[in-house]
Amino acid sequence: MVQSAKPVPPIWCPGCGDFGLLASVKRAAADLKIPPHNLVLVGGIGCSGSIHNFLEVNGIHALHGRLLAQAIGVKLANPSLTVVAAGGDGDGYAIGMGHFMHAFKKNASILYIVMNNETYGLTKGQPSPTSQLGFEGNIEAPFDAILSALSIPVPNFIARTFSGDPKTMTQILEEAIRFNHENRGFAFVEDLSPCVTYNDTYKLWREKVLDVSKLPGYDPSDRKTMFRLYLDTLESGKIPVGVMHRPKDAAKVGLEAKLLGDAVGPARSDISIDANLTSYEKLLAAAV
Ligand SMILES: Cc1ncc(C[n+]2csc(CCOP(=O)(O)OP(=O)(O)O)c2C)c(N)n1
Ligand code: SF4
Ligand SMILES: [Mg+2]
Repeated sequence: MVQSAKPVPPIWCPGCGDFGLLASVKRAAADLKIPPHNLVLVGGIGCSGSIHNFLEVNGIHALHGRLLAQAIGVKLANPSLTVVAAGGDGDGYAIGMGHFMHAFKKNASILYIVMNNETYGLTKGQPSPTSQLGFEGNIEAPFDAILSALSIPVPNFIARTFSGDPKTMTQILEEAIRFNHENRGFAFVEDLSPCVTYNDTYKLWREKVLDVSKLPGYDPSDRKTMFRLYLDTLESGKIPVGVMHRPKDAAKVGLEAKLLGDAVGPARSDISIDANLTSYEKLLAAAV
């Protein structure tokens, strides 16, 4: 359902990490001078997925785990729009897992933000695919979205941010959106966004996050290097944050550029009879 652009105050618990992300998205949109009517935010289902209600944008509240299909559809209908999909770890990595992996392969120039709090916040704190062993009786190993993203050899943009560091988060979001604006493909940003009510990880994450760009040998254009750096960082007991992949090649390889070239896309094409008379006549002639 497409809704009005009038924002309402956030309904999140005071201190929720999603506030940090919201502030950074606002800052990035303002810095990049994106007019509100050109920004489409597709929210998932969960506390995080209500973010589009709190911003002056064109918002869509998608089905649970299906926000990427809708966001890619919007981009293909009108490639001149800035399209951001944003939801939670449950939305993206549980019910939405199939769409998540294929979005990397499809490589449309949209930004996908996952607010990872390692729990299902909205439904009161059950384990999610990223929950640590032992959290609320969880007996499964946590899923690592960055490692999975790095495993798909597509020249896309991959990063992880932390809601406790809004300055770096804004810089990374701006880079991701510029990447999309250049039709270079999919941008994925996982934000570590603590759920202060059901899984307050603020203190732990503040101690553990490590900016990989500070490490010797850092080269985000090389997947092999980044895999090693990432795994070494995990092994040392830290949580890697920062830009994990940034291709050197600036080719316009986004799905919309491949499918539509310089065409404006179906939402902006002239569908009047006059403009399409010759095509209709050809179709009719072919039918008889
Ligand atoms: C099809 C369907 N299945 C299950 C649910 C129940 N449900 C609502 S939100 C949610 C998960 C929310 O977790 P997450 O995506 O991590 O978002 P958070 O609330 O933590 O931001 C679930 C399972 C639903 N709304 N629809
Ligand atoms: S329940 Fe957790 S994720 Fe949801 S608004 Fe509250 S702090 Fe944020
Ligand atoms: Mg969650």
